[in-house]
Amino acid sequence: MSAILRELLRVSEKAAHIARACRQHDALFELLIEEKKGEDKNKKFALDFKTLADVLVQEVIKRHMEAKFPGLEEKILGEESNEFTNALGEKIVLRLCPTEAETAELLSKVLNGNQPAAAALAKVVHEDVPFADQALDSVQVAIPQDTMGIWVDPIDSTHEYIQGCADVEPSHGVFPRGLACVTILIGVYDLQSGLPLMGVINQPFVTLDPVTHRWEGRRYWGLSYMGTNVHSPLPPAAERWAGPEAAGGARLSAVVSASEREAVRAALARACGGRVVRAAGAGYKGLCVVRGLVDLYVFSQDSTFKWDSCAPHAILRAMGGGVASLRACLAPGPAPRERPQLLYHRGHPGARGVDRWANRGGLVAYRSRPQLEALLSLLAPLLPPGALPAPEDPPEDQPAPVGARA
Ligand code: 2IP
Ligand code: CA
Repeated sequence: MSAILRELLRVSEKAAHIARACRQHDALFELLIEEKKGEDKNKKFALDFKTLADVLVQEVIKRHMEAKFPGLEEKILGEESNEFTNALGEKIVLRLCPTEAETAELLSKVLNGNQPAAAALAKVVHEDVPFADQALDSVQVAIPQDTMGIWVDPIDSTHEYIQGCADVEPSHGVFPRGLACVTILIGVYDLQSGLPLMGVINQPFVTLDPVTHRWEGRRYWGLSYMGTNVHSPLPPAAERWAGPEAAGGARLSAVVSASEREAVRAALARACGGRVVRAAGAGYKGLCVVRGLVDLYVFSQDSTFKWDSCAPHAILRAMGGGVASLRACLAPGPAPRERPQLLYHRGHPGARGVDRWANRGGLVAYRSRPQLEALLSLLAPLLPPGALPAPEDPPEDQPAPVGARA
């Protein structure tokens, strides 16, 4: 099997453990609550707790992978930068230290002397987390390390993570919001072609044990490399959607962002016979397609980023689907042999910060090509003029920085 995929899964489990611990340990939960209320107290820290959790998870992933595969750390890119300045004007580089005590000391500087929280956090990040995945043992693929780049979203749907709702009812198996929408996303892509190769989606909050009040999560993975396409076994999808079939016999369903333009949502609802649900989290919406809860995830704006889409994209490719640019798919003309996939190796020229890595042109994530084609032919005539996402521009020929906010 791909040793790198196994370690990515293992470290995603550790990341999920950290995400859960921050909600379950008193000293850490306090910080989350302050964040939720937006209390002034938070301003005394070098960064908000949400960003601290994000950066810590990102650092844990980088450190773990570097220890197992020397040289890989510099290929791992994420949304966050690990440099901060605290209230005393000290510049702090947040790194995972060799010992728990050293990490606690460093964290205490970031948390302006909050020792209990710093100690609790250091303990969690240095803890060993058990991991086993039998389905992986049958995968016999080795991808050369020097051909890959990695995008990490340490905690996707941070808003839902902070809000922490656990009592949300799903609609057709899809959670519109709440902790179920939180995911850890690790996507590996080919540095040359920009296409995704491997993906891990870890969903830390799936079931809450009524006795221990502890959360259990679930992991999903996929690999698509030189003709080998494998993915993790999927839990059975919830009830299938009823209602009329679309042209060609398809009974399409889709998930959209709560911030999707109304004109696009309405056109999509007509194309899908009303089978359209809203959900939070770009990674979670990708996961809904992976799981077959819906057939498509459509987004007409440019506010998802490479780290949001790379992991679900890799899994969908392993399943025979993909994630394509919505604008390019809706351009007039005959359907090309392959729909233009999102690529991960180049940023937008002239754009700054996170905008360099935006998925301009929107996206459409799909499980199968026939379903995508059925949607496109139905949707194109229903979209009002001006509803399409902004044009893409030619990609830049520069490697990504570590910490895209930098
Ligand atoms: C966000 C998060 C949001 C999503 C947005 C992402 O990432 O997934 O939920 O918006 O695109 O960039 P929406 O839920 O409207 O799809 P993060 O939480 O990591 O900032
Ligand atoms: Ca994200």
